[in-house]
Amino acid sequence: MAKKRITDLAYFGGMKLFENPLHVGAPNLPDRQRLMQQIDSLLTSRRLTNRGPMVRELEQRIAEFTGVKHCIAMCNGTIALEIAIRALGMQGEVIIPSMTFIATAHALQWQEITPVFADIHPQSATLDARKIERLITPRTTGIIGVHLWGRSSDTHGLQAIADKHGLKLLFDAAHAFGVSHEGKMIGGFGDAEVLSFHATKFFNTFEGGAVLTNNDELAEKIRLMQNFGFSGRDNVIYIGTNGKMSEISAAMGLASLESLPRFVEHNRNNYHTYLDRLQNIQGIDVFEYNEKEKNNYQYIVLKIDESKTVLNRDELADLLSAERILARRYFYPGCHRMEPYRSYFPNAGLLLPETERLLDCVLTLPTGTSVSKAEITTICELLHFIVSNGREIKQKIRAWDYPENFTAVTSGGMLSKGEH
Ligand code: T4K
Repeated sequence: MAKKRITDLAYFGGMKLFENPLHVGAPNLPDRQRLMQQIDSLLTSRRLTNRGPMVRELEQRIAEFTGVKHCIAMCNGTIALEIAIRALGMQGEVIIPSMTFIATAHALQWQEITPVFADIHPQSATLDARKIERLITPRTTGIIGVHLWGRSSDTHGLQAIADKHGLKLLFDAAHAFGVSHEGKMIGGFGDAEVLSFHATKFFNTFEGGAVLTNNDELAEKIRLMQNFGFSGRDNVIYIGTNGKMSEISAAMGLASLESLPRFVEHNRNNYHTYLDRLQNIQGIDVFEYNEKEKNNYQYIVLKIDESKTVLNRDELADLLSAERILARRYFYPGCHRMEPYRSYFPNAGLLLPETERLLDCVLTLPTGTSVSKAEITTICELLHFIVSNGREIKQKIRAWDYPENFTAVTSGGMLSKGEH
């Protein structure tokens, strides 16, 4: 039901706009029958893991799809990152953005490699190549660029710096499966690229990931590391771990690959609906995709200019959340403001002005195949309503948040807004 008065907002006790929550990251599901067939066949074969036929087929299909020589499927993106980092011989310090999911930093620190946070370019939200050289020390061995929200990093700029200083270059491409950059599919840049196939990603295998590389020697090393260092039966020739993808994950992957065009089409339509319906809202900008490239359109990211919306990003998120629109602040507060990095580098933020600015004003909205055009239209109408009444809502939030407005007080403390 459309909101007519600000007291209709669920935040102030009105009816919630949606019966069921709308999530950022609700999985894109393949054709159910196709998936069931694949699962049936793997159960019949009793081949459940250890690089079975489905994992091998998935690797081959992804290699073909991305035009990269080697695809090594993994149990998740984080382990894929850890293995790629180790196989590349990264040590000491590695330069990464702070504007990323914590896994990028943790994959280094887990191996006692220090992540050094570099600032991003405000337009692309990816590493700003101009800000990197000043961070290089004798201990620096590599750079990890992140193709944030499905937008490519400055691959050329980063490669030039890596070449000049003899550094390894890895890309965290967790968000960028099915994406191209200058006409070339993501997967083939740098020394290697790492994908995540987590349930919340554009393409998922429940949990999963992969390393892509054109380097034969590196691929061989990664394969060994992923399977305890086994080279054939009873022969361990290298230190390794267990990074293998299971057959049921590969089954999900194979079924999902068949549905990929449908995922893109749905996401693309959702993106255009958002773009159309939000274009006239002062202070809300949608991060646009470069439509000359292939995109997966999996991330609808808004930039909120509080000086125009009056309400800040967090207030908007709370107002949406009350209506069951669970927008996310990906990736607030930034790796440098999370432990252990916050304690290790308390002043890291001084070198990250663009990162900090962006972290405080971005908001990611629900999309994916579970979200319909009608639902997006409703979300956009709500945002229109909220922003056009920004000043009044702000005042009411302030009044609402002061204790004297809470009439019901329990022994454990005040009742939350939703309970009024
Ligand atoms: N690098 C980058 C840049 C990444 O973004 C990630 C992962 C990685 C590396 C590491 O890759 P993996 O090791 O994960 O393969 C999630 C995920 O756990 C994480 O995989 C992902 N990035 C990150 C962006 O998001 P949360 O805690 O924000 O997600 P969560 O569980 O709150 O899920 C979001 C919403 O999606 C839920 O509120 C409900 C919905 N949902 C979620 C799941 C898991 C479903 O409807 N069904 C589901 O099965 O971390």
